[in-house]
Amino acid sequence: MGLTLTEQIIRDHLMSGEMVAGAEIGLRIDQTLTQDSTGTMAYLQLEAMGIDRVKTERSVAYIDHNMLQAGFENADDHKYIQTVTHKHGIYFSRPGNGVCHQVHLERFGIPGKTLIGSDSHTPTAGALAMLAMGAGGLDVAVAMGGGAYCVPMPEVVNIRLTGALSPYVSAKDVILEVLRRLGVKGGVGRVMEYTGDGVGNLSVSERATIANMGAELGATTSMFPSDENTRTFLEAQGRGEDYQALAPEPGAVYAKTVEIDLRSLVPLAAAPHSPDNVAPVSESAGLQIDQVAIGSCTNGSYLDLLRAARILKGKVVAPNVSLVLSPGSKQVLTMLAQNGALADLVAAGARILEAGCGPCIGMGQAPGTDAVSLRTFNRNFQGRSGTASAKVYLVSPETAAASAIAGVLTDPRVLGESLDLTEPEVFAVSDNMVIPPSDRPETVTVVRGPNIKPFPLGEPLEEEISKQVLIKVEDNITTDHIMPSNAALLPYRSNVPYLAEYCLVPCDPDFPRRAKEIGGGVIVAGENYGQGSSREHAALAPLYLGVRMVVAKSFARIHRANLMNAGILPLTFADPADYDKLAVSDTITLENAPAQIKSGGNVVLDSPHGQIKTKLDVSQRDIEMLLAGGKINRIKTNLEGTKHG
Ligand code: MIC
Ligand code: SF4
Repeated sequence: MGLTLTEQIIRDHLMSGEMVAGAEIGLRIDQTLTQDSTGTMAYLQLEAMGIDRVKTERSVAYIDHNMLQAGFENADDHKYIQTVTHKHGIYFSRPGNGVCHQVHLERFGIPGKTLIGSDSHTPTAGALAMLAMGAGGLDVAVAMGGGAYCVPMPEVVNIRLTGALSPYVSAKDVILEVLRRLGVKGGVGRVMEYTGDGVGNLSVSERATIANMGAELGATTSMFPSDENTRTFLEAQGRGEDYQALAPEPGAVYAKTVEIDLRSLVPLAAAPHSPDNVAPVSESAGLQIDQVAIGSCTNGSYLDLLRAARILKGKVVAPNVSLVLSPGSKQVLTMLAQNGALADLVAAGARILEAGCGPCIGMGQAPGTDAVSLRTFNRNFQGRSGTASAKVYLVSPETAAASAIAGVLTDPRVLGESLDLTEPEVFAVSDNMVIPPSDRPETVTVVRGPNIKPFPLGEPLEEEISKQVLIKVEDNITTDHIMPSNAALLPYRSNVPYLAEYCLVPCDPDFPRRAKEIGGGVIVAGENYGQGSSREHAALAPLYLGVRMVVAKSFARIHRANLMNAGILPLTFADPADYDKLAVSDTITLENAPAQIKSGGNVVLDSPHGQIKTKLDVSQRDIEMLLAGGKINRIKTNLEGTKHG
């Protein structure tokens, strides 16, 4: 019996716990990343915990999300992050350098290392055989201080790929196929480990597309081996010395195996409004489209954009379509400019944005009313594009480019001959937009703009919680519902009181007013509550509004951790049928709260419909955190200290 690659990396980083699926493990973290929309909060928390100098091997702060500077707020936050990171030992990737996941893959990822990032797509680095996980900003701050990152030990699922992709079928279609089969909850509590001879036919950039969108399965992360393709990629990035071969041991045992023959795949699209709503492009071919957006951390690599450029070369974008491009990194944009592909794209009518997240998070380029938008991104949740009535389809760059020319959803295989493009032998390497940390931190002054407001802290758990149900929501509520993000709201990520005015508004516009009026309460939810982003604002805004518990059929991993970090109880119905009993305005009472939480496991609530049994699956560490009213309180009261996080 051998170990999977995931288990080998976990074993080498284990600080606490046992490698038994579902049990809590604490991992030593080698690298961290933050981006600007979660980073301000992470660094405010780092400062609040009194961490002077990071203890990780490499920590990088990226500016990639809040790039529209419609007012002073984003620029102020950038300056804060730049100065605070300079002081505390963190590398700073300047705005314009690219999306965190793309740049991290290019410049910093190292096979066999652990990485956590305050962004749910951090698993992109699994393409380089890193154990890379998304986390709330506070957990990233603790890891920067040398503390363990605690997660439930995942099960490891083998996704065995065989054969090679057909022309115009791409890595995006592989992960859309996995989503079609397993759904948006299919990866919860799991790591998806890719094996089989088909892996050798995928470049690191293609693996990155697949690992990136493993986040949409709810997976803890995704993992690829480190092989000759990894070596080629790292050498082409001038980082051959970071290479080491890594693979599952012979006889590695997986919890489950999913077989995918790459030859059998066809171009796929995820239809509105869920990434697992997947069907062949050919089934909806001819659908009239209004916008095409190519880029993001999923498909913003050099090869992705080069493929789009080759398809668009000598053509023009259809009159009914607006084509917009957001390159993944400065390296990608530089190379497209150097080899003329950028000129082809511009000539075809593409609207070129700077390297960054851009339209993926609704930072501009919102589609028109009822518009159909084809995007090479990873999420098509309703309203995320900035337009509630827009219909977003997730597709590959090849499908996007072919459709942009035709003006209708088009299966790219009609284009005929294969593009036959491979990764370059040498990438345009330059780290001139990465500022190393100061070696004289005492001379650095941290600059704080007026947009930075104190963040809310939880209260120690009281004896009794008796609160009304404020809202009852259905399955698969995303963090984009709980704490919407768009060009108007993203500038306020360091201002929780302001953001709270928009909390859960897509589900109920009256939620913030009601919560404030009756002094907080309880959220009742269906399955997979909090799927999507890692933004801890989806816990901090409810905390600010007085939410003390969320009772759900099930939770997404990162959001559940963020709720507990904020001191909000994430309770799961013991009998999912009890969900149907509860209604808005019911009063829910949790008696002997500390005793019930301490006894772990079962928590009984009183309701007008009788007792409701719930489960609270927590470790000793979680119990202490919930009693203290959240992670920062716990650290402050020195129950444990930052060392063990
Ligand atoms: C996203 O894709 O939803 C984001 C924006 O990158 C988020 C982070 C955030 O909300 O700031 C994520 O994926 O974690
Ligand atoms: Fe940025 Fe979109 Fe990737 Fe999130 S999913 S990191 S918003 S490009």
